[in-house]
Amino acid sequence: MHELIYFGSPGFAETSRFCLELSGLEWKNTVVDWDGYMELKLQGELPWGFLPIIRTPDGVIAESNALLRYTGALAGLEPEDLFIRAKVDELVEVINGWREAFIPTFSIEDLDEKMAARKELFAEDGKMDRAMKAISKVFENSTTGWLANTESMTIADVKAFIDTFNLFSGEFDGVTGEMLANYPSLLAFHEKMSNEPKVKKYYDNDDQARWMYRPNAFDGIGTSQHI
Ligand SMILES: N[C@@H](CCC(=O)N[C@@H](CS)C(=O)NCC(=O)O)C(=O)O
Repeated sequence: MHELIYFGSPGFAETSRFCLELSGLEWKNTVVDWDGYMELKLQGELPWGFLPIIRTPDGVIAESNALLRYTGALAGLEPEDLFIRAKVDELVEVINGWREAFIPTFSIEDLDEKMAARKELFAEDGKMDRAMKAISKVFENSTTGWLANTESMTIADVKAFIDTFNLFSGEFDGVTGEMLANYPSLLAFHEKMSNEPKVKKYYDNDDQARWMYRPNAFDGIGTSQHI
């Protein structure tokens, strides 16, 4: 059996939790707190010192994007065609690259300063605004509604859905769901993905940390103004 180990938040592990669930395989979701993390680290269980990891029947895998590719393959979300798979990977990497713009704001101690820095990233022509618009364009150019223009969902869609809407979950001071009003194509993608039967079923619960993955989560947002 596969065992995914991470903190309770969606964070770096949600894409893999999602794929494991969609795979239909039996898997164990092990949630740890900071002490649990430190214990694993001191025991030398974390290949690079970080969570998440997955324990597989063949050994441990670390690094969230390696986990995404592995679990995505288990779920049948990795294209067979090498070129298409590479294009899917290209999109995964582009979305992952958004972290480089956003993560430095975590170290800003003053809350007002932190919120201002994030608002600036999402203001017109800010780094995150440009990123959201660039990926929106890719969706708009897709004839299938899937990010890599594939016939069905791939790990690029998983990455886009999980990482993008996590940003707007309210967990990150200064970034609000209302900001999505500037990105109607992302809202359209949210509607498509959250209503996929397996996705809908997975998130059909009371988990407050995952409200942003449910259908209608961002209802009422849709005017195109910057706030
Ligand atoms: N590159 C790693 C980064 C993972 C990462 O930063 N994990 C954080 C939790 S969100 C962690 O383990 N933090 C513990 C620490 O900083 O000591 C990945 O993509 O999996």
